[in-house]
Amino acid sequence: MAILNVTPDSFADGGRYRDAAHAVDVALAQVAAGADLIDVGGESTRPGATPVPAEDERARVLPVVTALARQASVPISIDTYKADVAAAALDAGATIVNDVSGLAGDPGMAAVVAARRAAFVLMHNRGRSDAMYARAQYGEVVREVGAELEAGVALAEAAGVARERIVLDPGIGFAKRAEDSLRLVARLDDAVFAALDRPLLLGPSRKSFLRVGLGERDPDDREWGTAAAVAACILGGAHIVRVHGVEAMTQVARVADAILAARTA
Ligand code: PMM
Repeated sequence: MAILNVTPDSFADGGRYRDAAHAVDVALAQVAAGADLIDVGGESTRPGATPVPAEDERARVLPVVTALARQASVPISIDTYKADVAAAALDAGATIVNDVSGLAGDPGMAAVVAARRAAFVLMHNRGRSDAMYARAQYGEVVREVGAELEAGVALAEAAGVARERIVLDPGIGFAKRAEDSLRLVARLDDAVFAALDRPLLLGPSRKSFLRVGLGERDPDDREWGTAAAVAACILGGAHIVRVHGVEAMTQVARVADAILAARTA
């Protein structure tokens, strides 16, 4: 899954695109480089980022989603926790909603996903932006994240979202200390995740938990660390990895897939 953040302030790639046409060109290049999905986001989820009104978010993402739905050969995902933005993006041709609030951001979200029969990425989180770090307290992070994801699935199903349309994401860096993110990546093969019986999506790309191995450096300068995390995620059983550097991470993913296949060959 290629990240296409059309935001002025996203932590790793914010403000990179001049306009919608430029963002579309970048997305098409990501597909050519190996992306199987494009995730379009119009609001940064970076800690301390200013919330964006739904109207502005729609104005940022809709031209890009509309053009990509026509031109790209892969499914388009909309990264939003707002039901209005999700509905507009699905109407414009997106087929996946990626909700980093795990259905806690907008009471109308599950109904929008259900009514339009969209696929749904339900990410684990515990509150927005700054508040989420105060809630990054875990006894056993794998068990707690698994239980909270299952509770999210129950909410989604109660609103009519079919379980088979749901992809689960442990939410690397969201309401997690670095040690929690590392533990989740390290224990993806735990029975807790197998019991959820849904595909797993992981988003380790350029995130600050990589500082544990890399020390202080710019997000753009965390690509080799990202490669290690992407390989670990795939070997641990992740089905989808959400990344910035598509060309390099496609190589990483293909080799990790081949190693995984060789386990049972
Ligand atoms: N991370 C970010 C944004 N959206 N969505 C999912 N499903 N999982 C993630 O880990 C995730 C996400 C933040 O990273 P960015 O600002 O580079 O997009």
